[in-house]
Amino acid sequence: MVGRDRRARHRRANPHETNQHRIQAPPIALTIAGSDSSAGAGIQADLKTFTALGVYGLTAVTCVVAEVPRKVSRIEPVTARMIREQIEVLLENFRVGAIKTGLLCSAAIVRAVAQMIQNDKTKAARSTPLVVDPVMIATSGDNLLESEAIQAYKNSLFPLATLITPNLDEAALLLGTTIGNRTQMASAAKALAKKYETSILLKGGHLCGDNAIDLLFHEGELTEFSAPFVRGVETHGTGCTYSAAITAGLASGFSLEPAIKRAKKFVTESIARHFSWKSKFGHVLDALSHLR
Ligand code: PXL
Repeated sequence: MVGRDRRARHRRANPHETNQHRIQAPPIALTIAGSDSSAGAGIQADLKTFTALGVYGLTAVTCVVAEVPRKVSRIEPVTARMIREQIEVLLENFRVGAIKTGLLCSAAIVRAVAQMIQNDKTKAARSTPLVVDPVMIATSGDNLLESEAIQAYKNSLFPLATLITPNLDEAALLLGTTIGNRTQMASAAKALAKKYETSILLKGGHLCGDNAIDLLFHEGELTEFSAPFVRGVETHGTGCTYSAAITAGLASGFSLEPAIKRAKKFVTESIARHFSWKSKFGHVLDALSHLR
């Protein structure tokens, strides 16, 4: 059989292949976030999530975190100039369908990221969906964000967001209140949405007992997303995985509610399927499984 016939037969058996023997190009999402050395959170979690959901992931690294589950050892920021340049080359060269931000570390980095996203909006006259995960404190309790950065979020990045995804602690810090029940969750989601003129997904964690309930306030309406709370798993990176899965959905053309619904299912399954190892000190190391 001549080469051309063989290639044609091979293509018929592999309908996704083009003439160049390549898989059809998938949607693209960009994560602007920190590196977690233990790969449970941060850009590593984002990339695994994008891949699992059929999206090609791009990264702009904001800081490097030396850590293992339950212990952050050291954080070093990348320069604002280097962060701006990563974002610039990516947005100039790829058709990015959606962007998420994760750990931004400092006020200077929050402002640099906001500036690049604003520039892209103005220059390219487009509005790429932006999911802002306002990462402040690690699951281990370690502080990840310098305190001046919170004001920078409020002034420069929140106004550009399509969706902000705080957990209860982050929402309480942003509003200066406590949130202790579902009614207070609803008020907090509405208050944040009004304040920053955007949609809010407030993640309730274990507040509501057996179910992990999140509330979306979007275009004047409140929608609840619920899944069984998976107990006894000491994972970190659930917030990163959740916001990355929402971003993957938006990049793939889902609207907000279906993107959140699928993302909630994905993160719940990732927790349920977690891996466990023992460190040489006898500590249990749990990690999400992004494999499906
Ligand atoms: O889970 C929050 C988080 C986000 N991003 C990075 C992290 C962590 C937690 O440790 O390291 C890079």
